[in-house]
Amino acid sequence: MPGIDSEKELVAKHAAGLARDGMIIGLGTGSTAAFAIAELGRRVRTGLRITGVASSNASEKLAASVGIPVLPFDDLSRLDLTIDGADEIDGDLNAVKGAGGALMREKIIASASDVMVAIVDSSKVVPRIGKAKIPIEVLPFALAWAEKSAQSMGALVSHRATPSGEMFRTDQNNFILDLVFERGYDSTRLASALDSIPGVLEHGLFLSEIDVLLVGTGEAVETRRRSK
Ligand code: A5P
Repeated sequence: MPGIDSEKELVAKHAAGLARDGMIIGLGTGSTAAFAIAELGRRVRTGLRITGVASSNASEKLAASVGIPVLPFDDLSRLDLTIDGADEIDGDLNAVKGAGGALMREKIIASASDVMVAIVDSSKVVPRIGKAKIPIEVLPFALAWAEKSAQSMGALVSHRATPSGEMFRTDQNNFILDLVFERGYDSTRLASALDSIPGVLEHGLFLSEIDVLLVGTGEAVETRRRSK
């Protein structure tokens, strides 16, 4: 959709403008984050000095291709800023993420960042999260157990697959189950219930990580900040 794509590009460029010399910046995953990585690369090529930390192999490859130096996260304990997309987000900055399969590393770098900025087009903003499928990253050993556990919480569960029909594997070689709660859910309770299933390594509910939301709406960028 041309309108949506131009909103993604607009908001991504706006977010890239937050980068300052010396910053360590978390690079998100997905089409909106890709616009931000491209713009950060353009700025690096004209003198901006930043280091990127990638939330996925795809983002790492993209960052390298546009000239952003990338460090592995292993040796780092904090980041200055993370810029990442979302699949669904509400006015309280509660979000569902992980449609691109990178939720685990996305949540780690978001949590480690002084400031986490979510960038979305206007179609992603909802009055209250609840419609988007919630992905969970599951250790292959625990697949059937995690599926049964999620079903017992009322979820309709589907196995994430590749376009060719194979089981999707994350960059950590785990599986993804996508959960739908037809009767809705209490996000805080659900997050804590999912956190408590052994073998579920991460879930796509981001309830506290996002500090700032930037929304591309037509030709403008709206800013919302988490209320303290
Ligand atoms: C990646 O795992 C997700 O969390 C993305 O941030 C999300 O899917 C947004 O993707 P788009 O920017 O392509 O809509």
